[in-house]
Amino acid sequence: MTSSLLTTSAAVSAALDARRPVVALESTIITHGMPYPQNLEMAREVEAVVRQNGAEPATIAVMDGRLRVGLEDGDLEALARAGTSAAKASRRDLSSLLATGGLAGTTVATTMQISAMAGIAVFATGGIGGVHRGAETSFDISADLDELGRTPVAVVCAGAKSILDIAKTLEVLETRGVPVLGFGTDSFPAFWARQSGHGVDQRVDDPETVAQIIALQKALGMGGVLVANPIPEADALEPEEIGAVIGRAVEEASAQGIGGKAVTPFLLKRIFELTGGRSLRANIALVKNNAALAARIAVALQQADS
Ligand code: PSU
Ligand code: MN
Repeated sequence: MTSSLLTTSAAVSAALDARRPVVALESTIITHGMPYPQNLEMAREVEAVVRQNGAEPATIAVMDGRLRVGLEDGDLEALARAGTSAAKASRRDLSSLLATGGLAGTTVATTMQISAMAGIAVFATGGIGGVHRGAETSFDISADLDELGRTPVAVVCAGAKSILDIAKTLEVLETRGVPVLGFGTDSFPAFWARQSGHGVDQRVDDPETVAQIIALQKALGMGGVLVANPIPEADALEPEEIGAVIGRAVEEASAQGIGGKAVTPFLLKRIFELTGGRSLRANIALVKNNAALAARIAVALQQADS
């Protein structure tokens, strides 16, 4: 399927045409979330996990003046090698990037937007953007939250990193009318840790119920659903250790005057360095865990629909 702005790969087109389950994947995590070559390995492994769980992966990016849905391996490699020299495409960047033909990874917000255009209802990522600590003075609130409020795509994540103010992030999600589902948990997870100290709206224990909630959101004409899936126990980091590292990274960002869209990539890079790479291994494990769940949800959604 090729609309005037979308280029959908043959594999994803075939799956969508046959109404087989499809899972969208974001690409800012590839360009700005992890170093090369681990980013490329992660991107390939995550696609394989989606396939193993019965769905077709559709990694989304902006390339050559097109919104790309489903990437060939060569495209994935180009994006991974480009890393932070590629742009980070949030909602407001799309038109300029399409006009100039720039290469970009898509954030959660733009991946949702492009998924909806392509007819994909389920999307897997690591962590969402949210309300940054100190937002009461910086006004730094990710466009991901507005997009969740308006675009009917389910986002499977491992919660939000405590580089953010999680309490404020949950408040904004409530204001935007976004259901926050805890998959097998009553606690909203904090990315590297299974618990954040905050609850979820609704605990759900099976993919079929998540699929039912996604279908009802659509029937009600509402926006997205956030599915919070805790990191597997074996991969989680110690909350005290990661808490101290995050505190230090946030202080450094503020001392160095890092602002705007550079904040999240700066923090991720410093946390990676300060944990000696352990944060990266945990990050890769949780993204794979989310990809598996997203595929199971996409399968359940397709079964309920047929
Ligand atoms: N949080 C993470 N890892 C990431 C991101 C967020 O733990 O890679 C990326 C996602 O693509 C997310 C974006 O959509 O950063 C949010 O950026 P900002 O805060 O500038 O909106
Ligand atoms: Mn921001």
